Amino acid sequence: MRKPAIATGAIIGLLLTAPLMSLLYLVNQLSGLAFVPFEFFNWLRDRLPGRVVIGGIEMLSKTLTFLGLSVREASKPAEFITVLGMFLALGVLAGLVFFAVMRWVKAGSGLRGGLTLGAGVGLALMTLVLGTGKDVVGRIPDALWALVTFLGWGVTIGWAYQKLAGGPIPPSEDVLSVQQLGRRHFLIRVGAASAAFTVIGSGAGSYLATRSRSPQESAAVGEQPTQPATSTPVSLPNANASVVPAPGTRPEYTPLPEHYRIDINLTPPVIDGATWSLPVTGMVERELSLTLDDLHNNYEPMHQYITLSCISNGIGGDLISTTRWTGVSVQKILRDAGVKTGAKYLELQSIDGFYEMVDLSTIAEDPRIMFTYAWDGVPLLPEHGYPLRIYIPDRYGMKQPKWIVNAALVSIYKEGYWVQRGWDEAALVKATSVIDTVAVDDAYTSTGGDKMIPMGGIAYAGARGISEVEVRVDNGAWIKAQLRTPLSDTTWVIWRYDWPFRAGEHIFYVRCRDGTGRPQIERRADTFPSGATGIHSK
Ligand SMILES: Nc1nc2c(c(=O)[nH]1)N[C@H]1C(S)=C(S)[C@@H](COP(=O)(O)O)O[C@H]1N2
Ligand SMILES: [Mo]
Repeated sequence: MRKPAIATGAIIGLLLTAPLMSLLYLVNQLSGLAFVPFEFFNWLRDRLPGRVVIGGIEMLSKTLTFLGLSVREASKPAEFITVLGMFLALGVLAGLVFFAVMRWVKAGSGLRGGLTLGAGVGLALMTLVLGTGKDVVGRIPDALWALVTFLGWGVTIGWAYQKLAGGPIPPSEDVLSVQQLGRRHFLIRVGAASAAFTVIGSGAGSYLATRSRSPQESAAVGEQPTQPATSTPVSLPNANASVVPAPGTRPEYTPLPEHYRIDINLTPPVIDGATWSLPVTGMVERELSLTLDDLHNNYEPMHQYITLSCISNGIGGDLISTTRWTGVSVQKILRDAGVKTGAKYLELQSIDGFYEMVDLSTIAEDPRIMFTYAWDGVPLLPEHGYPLRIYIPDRYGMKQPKWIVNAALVSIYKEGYWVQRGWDEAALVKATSVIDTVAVDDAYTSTGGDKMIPMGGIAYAGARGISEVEVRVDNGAWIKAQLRTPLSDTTWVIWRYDWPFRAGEHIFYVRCRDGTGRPQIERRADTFPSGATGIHSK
C-alpha cells in the first residue's frame, strides 16, 4: 500500500477546516457559543511580543492605505479576513503535519491518529477558552463546544487519511493508476461536500448576523433608549462662529456612525448594562459599586465636546473624530470613595483584557477627567465602550479604556496594555494639522475682483487648543489662516484660508501652533512609538 502524499494532507486540512469554521460561525450566530478562531487569536494577541502585534497591525493598515482604502472603514473587515485566513492556514498546516506523521506510523491507525489529533487540539483550545474571560463556569459550554468540534475535526481528518491510504493493494499491474483514480474521486467528493457546507454555513451565519444582532448584543442594547443612534445637538455651542468652514471640510461634529473605532477586539465585547456595576476598590476609605443608575442619578451629568485621536493616526489620517461626551467627573467618584494616603494611581481594567493607569495627581488637577456613559446624547454604542469608558484630556486613545469593569486605587505602577507593548508611556497628543479641501469647484470672485479658492481643514493639539494655523503654497511664505471658534477647548479647530487663485500645478502645506504657542513638529516621524509628526500637504 502506498501512503498518501504529505501535500494531500494540506488539501485535506483545508477542506475540513473551512467547513468547521463555517459551522463555528453559524452556531456562534445562532446561539452565541464561542467562535473559536477569534478566541484563539485574542489569546495569541495578548501573549505575542508587542512588536509582533504592532508590526502586524501596521502592515495591515499600510496595505489598506496602499490599496486606497480608508483605514477607519476597512481595518476591522481586514482584520477579520486576516484572522480567518491565518486560522485556515493553521488547519492546512495541521493536515500536512498529520499526514507526515502518519507516514511513520503503521498502517491502519488513521482513525486512532485522528482521534489523538482532535483530542490534542480540542483539549488545548478548551483550556484556552476556559482561561479567557473572568467567569470560568460560564465558559464551560464554550469550552465543551470547542472540544467536541475539534475532536470531530480530528477524527474526520483521520478518517480521510484512512480512506486515502486505502485497503490492501489489489493484485493488478494497474495498481497505481487505480489507486490514484480512487484518491482523486475521494478528494473531489470531499472537496464538493466541504465547499457546499462552507458556503451554506457561512451564508446562513452572515444572514443571521445582518438580520439581527446576536442575542447577548440585543440584551445589552435593550437597555438603551430607542433614540436614533445620532442625535446631533440641535444647536452646537459655536453655531454663531463667524468663520464658516470651506466647502469640503470634514464635519466639525462627527456623525456617531462615522466615529472611528480602534481596539484589540474583532467584535466588540458585550456587557449587560442592567447587571453591570463599577467596583471602586483598593486603597479607598469606602468601597463603591456603582451601577449605571447610580452614575445617572447620583451625579450631575457633565457634557464635554471632545476630539479623540488614535496614536496610530498617521498625518492626515482618519483615526480622529469629535463628539459630545457625557459622564461623571472622576474627582467626584474618588471623593465619595475616599482616597487613602499612599494611593498613587487609578488602575482601570476592561472586560477585553485591556488595562491602563491614571495618576491620581493628574485626576486631582483636572476635573475634566470623566467616567463617560454617553456619546452624542445616547448611551455608548457597544463598539465605543458600553457601558463605561474614561476621558483623559490631552492623551491619545490608547490611554483611555473602554468597557471598564473595575477601578482600583493602588500604590504600585504597572504599565498599561500598549505601554507594555512599546508605545509611549505618556501618549500626549502631538499637535497636527490637515488640509481637508482645496475647493476649486467653489471658487468665487472677491470684492477686489480676484478669483478666490476656499481651503480648509482641521488642527488639533489635544486639550492645549490651537493658537495659529498657517498655509503655504509651493515655496511661498507661510500665511495665517482664519480659525473658527471650536466646539470646546478640547476639540479640533476648523481653519480656513481663501487662496487667491493662480493657474498651474501647486502643492499646499499646513502647520499649526498649539494653545501655548508651541509649533507643531515638522520633522516626519512614524506613529510608533509616540504618535506621528510631520507636515500635511496636498
Ligand atoms: N478596553 C479597551 N479600551 C480601549 C482600547 C481597547 O483596545 N480596549 N483601545 C484604545 C484605543 S487604542 C483607542 S484609539 C480608543 C478608540 O476609541 P473608539 O474606538 O471609541 O474611537 O479606545 C481605547 N480604549
Ligand atoms: Mo489607538
